[in-house]
Amino acid sequence: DNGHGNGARGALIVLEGLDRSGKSSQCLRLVSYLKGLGFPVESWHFPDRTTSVGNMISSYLSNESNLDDRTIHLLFSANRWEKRSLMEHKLRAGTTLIVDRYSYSGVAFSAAKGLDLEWCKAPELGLLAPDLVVYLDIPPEKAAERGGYGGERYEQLEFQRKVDQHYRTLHDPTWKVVDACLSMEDVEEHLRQLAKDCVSSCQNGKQLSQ
Ligand code: T5A
Ligand code: NA
Repeated sequence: DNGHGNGARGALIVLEGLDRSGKSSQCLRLVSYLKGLGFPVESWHFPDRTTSVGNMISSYLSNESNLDDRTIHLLFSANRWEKRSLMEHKLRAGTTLIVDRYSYSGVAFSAAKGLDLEWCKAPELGLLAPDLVVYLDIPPEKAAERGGYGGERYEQLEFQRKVDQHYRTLHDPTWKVVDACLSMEDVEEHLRQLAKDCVSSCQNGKQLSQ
């Protein structure tokens, strides 16, 4: 039972896309929309920079430290693993989680450096499977024009082009693709519909899986 008396679980909804595709903006909008409808919902973000693993990731991304490609890959994955049980607890208690980046980011960004795809996927096995993955689709050139990239490690057009290629490889038919070049409001409208359907199907008994 989830404490709301109806046993309904929350939905695990993941937003993916290149840097500057609009994930963070849309996560916030989606959370307030679902809250307004009365659903218990939280906004999550990976990397979660607040943990000690997250601190190491953050200092790597801001170029304050250097790490071997495989080491940083495993840290990103560990950062999801350290949140797995809390995530499961929240979902089973009925809270929907809107998650800004997840395993697909982990795989796409590391594979873009040339690491073997299957090796990159392996540490993600056993994490909770999303109920919905929305890909905010934007050409790397368009993303680069948005507000300008900051100083973080991966915020370079050439690298984002490679990440884009790898996202295309990972893409499966269950992903919902939204054109991230549309206005903020139009992207939001698409997301609202997708999320509402997903939350309903989870409430109606869709099982949580790995
Ligand atoms: N990473 C992450 C890995 O390598 N492995 C992993 O396992 C994980 C989890 C940090 C980096 O780590 C990598 C990926 C990243 O390179 P992050 O902290 O999530 O990841 O940082 P970013 O994704 O780069 O976050 P950004 O803030 O750059 O991008 P968002 O969240 O996609 O975009 P957002 O919403 O902040 O918007 C960016 C700008 O565009 C405007 C916004 O106002 C803002 O200025 N904008 C729009 N403009 C016009 N039309 C629209 N529809 C717009 N939507 C947003
Ligand atoms: Na972001």
